[in-house]
Amino acid sequence: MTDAFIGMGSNLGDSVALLIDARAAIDQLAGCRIVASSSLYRSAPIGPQDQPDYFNAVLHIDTSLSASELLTALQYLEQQAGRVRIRHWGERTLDLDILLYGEQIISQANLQIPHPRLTERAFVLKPLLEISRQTTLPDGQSLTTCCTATADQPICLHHDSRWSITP
Ligand code: ROI
Repeated sequence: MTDAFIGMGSNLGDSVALLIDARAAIDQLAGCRIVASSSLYRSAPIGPQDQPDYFNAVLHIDTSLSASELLTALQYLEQQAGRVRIRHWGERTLDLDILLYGEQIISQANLQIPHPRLTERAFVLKPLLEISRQTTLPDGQSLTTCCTATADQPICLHHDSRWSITP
């Protein structure tokens, strides 16, 4: 079994409901079990500003799937949620990214782990630091230092009773 972290994001439709459904579906994947779920966060878009705010969260899972099997499963769930991607760095229904997969560094055309932009984005680092005991990335970078460097990206906790239910 491998510890992995999944970043979730949405800014189209009922984003909170989409994230809740995705979280439940991930927990029900064969070979996947949610260990911890971060709080829900709301932030202004990184990228074009003429799109709605995003809702984000991070999940810690324990999985027997390989990284590429996990990627395939997450892409399937994105499709099931009717994923719409209108433009580059634009609004999206559901985004599920593998952030970390154990201590592995993977560099393939369709899969890069750690996620290549993990260290630059508060909407990933804040929820990740909330639930991760891991303080360094496989290359030794400190997650806390990275998070401090993103202090100019406003992000806030978003309270929604639907999210608080234990996964
Ligand atoms: N911006 C925020 N705040 N949250 C996201 O999940 C997000 N996802 C993206 C881009 C378009 C880069 N911007 C985002 O893919």
